[in-house]
Formats: sequence, C-alpha cells, structure tokens
Amino acid sequence: MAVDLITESRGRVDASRAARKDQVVPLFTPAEKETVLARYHPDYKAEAYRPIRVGPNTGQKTVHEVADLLEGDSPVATADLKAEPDYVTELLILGGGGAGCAAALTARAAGAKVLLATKLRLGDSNTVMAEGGMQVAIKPEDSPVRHFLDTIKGGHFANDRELLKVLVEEGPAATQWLLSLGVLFDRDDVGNLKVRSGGATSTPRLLTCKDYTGLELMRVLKDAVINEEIQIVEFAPAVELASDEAGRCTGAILKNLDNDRFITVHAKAVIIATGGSGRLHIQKFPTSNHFGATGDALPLAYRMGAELAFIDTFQYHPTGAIYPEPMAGLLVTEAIRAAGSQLVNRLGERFVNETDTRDVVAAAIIRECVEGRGVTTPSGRRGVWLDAPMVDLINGEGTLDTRFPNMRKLFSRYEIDIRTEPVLIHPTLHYQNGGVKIDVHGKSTVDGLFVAGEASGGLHGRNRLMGNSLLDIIVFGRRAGQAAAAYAASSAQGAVTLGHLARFRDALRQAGITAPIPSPRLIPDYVRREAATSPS
Ligand code: MEZ
Repeated sequence: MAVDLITESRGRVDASRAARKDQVVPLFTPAEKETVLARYHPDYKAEAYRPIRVGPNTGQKTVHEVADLLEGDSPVATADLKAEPDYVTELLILGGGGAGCAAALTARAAGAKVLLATKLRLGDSNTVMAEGGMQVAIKPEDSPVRHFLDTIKGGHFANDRELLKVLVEEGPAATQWLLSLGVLFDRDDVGNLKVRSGGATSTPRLLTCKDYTGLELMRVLKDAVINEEIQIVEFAPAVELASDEAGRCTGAILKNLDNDRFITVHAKAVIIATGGSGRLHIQKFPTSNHFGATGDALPLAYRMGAELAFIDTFQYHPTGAIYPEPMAGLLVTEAIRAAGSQLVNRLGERFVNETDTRDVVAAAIIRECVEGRGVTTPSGRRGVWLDAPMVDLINGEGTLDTRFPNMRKLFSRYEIDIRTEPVLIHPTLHYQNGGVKIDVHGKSTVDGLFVAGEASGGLHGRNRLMGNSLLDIIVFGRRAGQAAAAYAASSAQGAVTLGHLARFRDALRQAGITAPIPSPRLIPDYVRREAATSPS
C-alpha cells in the first residue's frame, strides 16, 4: 500500500517538473519565518526541554537528553586515578576529527609535546560527514564583512560577534594552510579556486571538493598528523578530566575500549575536540552524525565547572534520507538544493524556498508532514521529495555526475538513480549549535581547558550556516592549538586530582539527583532505545 502511494506521489513530482523549472518561490517574510519556526521547529517544542539542576548553567533549559547527560555521573572512582600515569605530555588533545588534528598540528609546530587521544580511529568524526563545502570569503566580489553579515543573520543575530569576526577574517589564511597541506579544492579551467552557492548566503562562497569536502579535508589532516611527531592513542575516549587544587585542568582519564581499563594522562593543558551529539538522537530524530558523536565534551567540561553556551539549540539538517530504510538519517547535501533541486510535497507542489536558512527549511518540511502533505515510507517514516533530477535539467546533463558523485553512488547502492528519480527526505539531527563556551583563543572558562570545533558553542548563534563548521574547525582548531601550546609552555604540571568530581557529586546529591545516568555515554544506546524515527 505505502509503496503504491509513493509511486503515485512520485508520478505527481515527475508530472509537475517542467512547470516547476522556472517557478520562483519567494523567501518567507520575517513574520512567516517566526510562525513556521515556532510551530514546527524542534527547538521550539517546550515539552522537549527542562531546566538543568546542577553546575554552572543551573536553571537554564536544554533538551532532556542533554540535561540527563550533564546531570550524569562519571564511571571513574578516586581509586582509578593512578599515581603512576600511563602517559605524561604537555598538551593532551581529545578527539581525532578536523578540529583535533588542526589543533595538534599547530601545537606541534609551536613546539609542544602533543598526545592526541580519540574514541575510535583517527579521523572518525563529523568532519568526514560534511559534504557540501567550506565557506570562505576569497573572491573579489566577496568580503569577510559580507560573510559576517550572512552568518549573523542566519544565526538569529545571537552569534558571539568576537568569535565570528575571527572566523571570517581568518578564513583566507586557514584556506592557505589547507592548500599548503595538500587539500584538493575544486578549481576552474584555468586553475582558480571555484566557489559555489550554499543556503542563505548572499554570494557563492563555498570551496568544495565535489560533494565530499569534509572527507578530503580529513584525508589531508590525518596524513599530516601521522607524519608529525604526535603521539596518537586510538580507541581511548576520555571519561573524566583531572584538576589541581585551584581547579585548573591537568589531564584526563581515558578508557581503553579494548580491555575497559582506565588510562591516566598527565598534561599541562587539555583541548577537547570531541565533536557533537547527533547520536543522542535528540527528540528521537535520526542523525547524519558519525557513530561516536555522543556529546562527550559536554559532561566532561561541565563537571570541571566550564560554562556552556547555546545548549538549547540544535541543527536539524533539512535533507536527511528516509528511504530506503538503511539510509535513514544520511545527509543529502544542501549543495544539491543550492544547485537547483527542489523540495516537493506529496501533491507535487513546492512549499518553501530551498535556499532559505536551514532551520526555516526544516520547519517547513515538518509542517508539510504534520499537515498531511508528506509521503509515508513502508517503515512508517514521513517526509517529502527532493527533486534531484531538476539539477541536470537546470544546469545541463552530467551535472549530478560531475558535482555530486558521492550522492549518486550512495543512492545507486539501492538502485536509485538521482539523475532520473526524486528521493524522499526529512530533517535529520545534524549539528550541535551550542557547546562549551570559549573565548577567541578557544579557552573555556576553566584554566588549562581549551575547546574547539562542534564541542564549543557561541560562534554559530541559534542556527549555523552551511560550510561554516569546516571553517570553524580549522580556524579555531589552530587557535586552540596555538593558545594551549603557549599556556603549556608557561605552566608547570599541576597536581592531578579528582577534586572537581567530588564537588560535582556533592552538588548532585544536594540537588536530589540520586540516580544519575553514566556519562559521557561514549557509544550510542541502540539496545535499550527504540529506533529513532522521523518524529513528524
Ligand atoms: O556544513 C555543513 O553542515 C554541510 C557542508 C552540510 C551539507 O549539507 O553538505
């Protein structure tokens, strides 16, 4: 039955394609945006939120999944802290994605002794999941000011302006650094870097490597780290940080995933670059995130006393695949919408300007589903069509092949040819807009503790623009590496204690939290949790 309805609806998409080709759907007015967000965007769903009861952000609201994690307890007991450390280093970097690698390379270049520990393998991260590009103002008609204005508008004017100023101004230098390492950004016939359009940007500004930009960045960063004198410890996620009597961060306890033993690391400074939290499946959303994205930075830093920022806002990327079932949650790059593919409901009609900001487009898709204009898959997910064949119709045959080879391949595994067939999509949990509060050097509110990339919060305000996360991990990964290396060089190794954890446990008891969940979670909880579905 569901398959028949899908086929019937698909027929409507095919039938309306020619008429839609030149159709212009206006952007929502500010009032329309507010309405669609308030009614349909998951960030605005009051019952999904509750106040945090302990720690620096007490009283502020976040989603239940994150509140539970922040009010969780460490698996570590005082006796687990070994007097004889397993490793002694100057700088400990937690996380082997783009931000962690950029930080490691920069700190090493500044002369620091660096140990990089990562939960899974080096490079397993959300960086590799970023498909559509990296925003940077490099063209004569563009400027950092324009990049700043686009971003702050997309972020609901809530972005930390100091962080944003640094991001847009240092974009060109970050690009030069990546080029010097060997990143193969797309170029035009005469060898100049190409820029592409993204959603909600006033001018084309995306540097791309086809539709696997993050993967290419990670390939290069990973090789560079391996070729440097940087100690790498894989399959060893952090389960707790360490502090001295003054509350400064002085190391961490890792868990060896092979044998479950704890590993004690003494360090003069620590950088957390453990990425986001899509695998918490907030509000039961499927996710585009990699397997290890369980928001580990949040409880680790929070128990140390670090303040969090914008921890009530998450990004639901408008186009996550929902069919066939094994692809559920997988990212369908925004670049394909910027190239002309259209969002079409069950009736074969467009309902939103596809290049509006992500939060608005996601909310509009959810509205179609809630109001009965969505398409239901055989497994019960609801979504709308992304009319991919429109890309070739607008830009010429072969465009999907040359610009979106990754999308072509992913769907072709299930015998879906996106050159001729639309695909079914629904918003997928993609990015943690907030995180640990940092200054322009990546320093948290705790001495000795630095944070970079998706684990940090403030830069993107309440809605991140496409391509700004790849730039973020490079600009702020490097800044954190530089600043932490300088801090470590001017500091002596402090005492390594769990004093902060004892204080946090007291606070849990005083708040009446008697059965905290273990945190960080480390591995997604697929055994106990019902499968994440498309909630609308
Ligand atoms: O920055 C992103 O989230 C990104 C590049 C995603 C995409 O749609 O490709």
